[in-house]
Amino acid sequence: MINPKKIMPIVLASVAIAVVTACGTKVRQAGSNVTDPHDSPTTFDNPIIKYDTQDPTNQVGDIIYTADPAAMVMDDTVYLYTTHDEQSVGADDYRMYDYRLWTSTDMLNWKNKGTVLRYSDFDWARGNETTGNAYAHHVIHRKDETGKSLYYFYATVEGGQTDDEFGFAIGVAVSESPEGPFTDPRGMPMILLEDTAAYKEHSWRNIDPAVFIDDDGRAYLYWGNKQLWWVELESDLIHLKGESYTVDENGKMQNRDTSNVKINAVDTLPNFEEAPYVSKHNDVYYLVYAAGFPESIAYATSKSATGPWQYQGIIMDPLPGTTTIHPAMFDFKGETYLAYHNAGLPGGGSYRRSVCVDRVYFNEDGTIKPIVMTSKDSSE
Ligand code: FUB
Repeated sequence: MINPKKIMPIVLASVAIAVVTACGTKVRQAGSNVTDPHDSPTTFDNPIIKYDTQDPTNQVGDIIYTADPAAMVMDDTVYLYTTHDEQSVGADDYRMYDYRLWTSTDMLNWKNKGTVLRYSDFDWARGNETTGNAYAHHVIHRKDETGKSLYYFYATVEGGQTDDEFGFAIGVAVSESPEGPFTDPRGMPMILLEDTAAYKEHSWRNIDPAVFIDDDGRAYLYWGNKQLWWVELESDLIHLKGESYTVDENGKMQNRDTSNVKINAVDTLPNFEEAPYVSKHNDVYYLVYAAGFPESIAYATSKSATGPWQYQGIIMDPLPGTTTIHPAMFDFKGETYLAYHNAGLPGGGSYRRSVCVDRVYFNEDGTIKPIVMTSKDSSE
């Protein structure tokens, strides 16, 4: 099957530069370090990741292309995990081998923590010299029953399928530090082609994992391309609820049986393309996702992490030069932010993307105001 990402035309949308306050009025902004009365930045020097140097936002060095942001907030620090585009100009597919980590305590200054995971950290992954196929991911934190912090890295990579079929799978790797090293406790993917074969046929349908842990401790994995699925996780966060298996002498899983696993398909999200991301704000569950192609950012709301999801509309239009956009919405220091990617660096494009961030402002009824990319030059 032909990957539509290779053949769809790139429709460019014009991007107005403006900043909208919580009350909906425009305010004058002089630069990326402008703050609001709560001392949180309102405009950003997008894209926020530019250089593969210790201080990626300010030092001149080698340009790095990053995509697919996933945010984890721990105390006063945002851990922003990204994929890494290494394709050359003019080529027409992804070239992605590793996952990068960037941290910040103010959303403006970012530290480069380097590579924290590679596709080859999964024994079953089947990268080659063309691409490692290290697609989008999500990282979460949870303390185990002894109070020890553990970090769970859910990643999309190709390989690990029954009968060696070509296809993307979702794996998980665990670490005692947000900076890794992460190791695969399963020795096999969490989500395989066979798990969703009843719904779709394309080999990249099982991509873009996002995990949400609800207030009651129950955890859910969301993922998909052209179709959103979700499944509840066991409390260990590395097995699907109801999944049974045996282990070999190294503790790796064998004989996986999913006959008691309930994989749920969601059909109420118009133009669902990929990149679901669930978060909760003021008792409302928000699901942002990439819609259509080229992608916009759309969202839905619910009273529960398991839906039903009510579609609420588009909050960001397609961005110039890139077919994908990949949202992540998260709270930090009392404000809500949206991370996504554009093609804003010199030489940028659909396979040479760059991570951006902007503030999210809510209406009184909990709906989200349209979000427009800000930049260093944002002004009235
Ligand atoms: O980065 C590779 C793929 O492109 C991601 O998995 C999708 O979300 C899209 O951004």
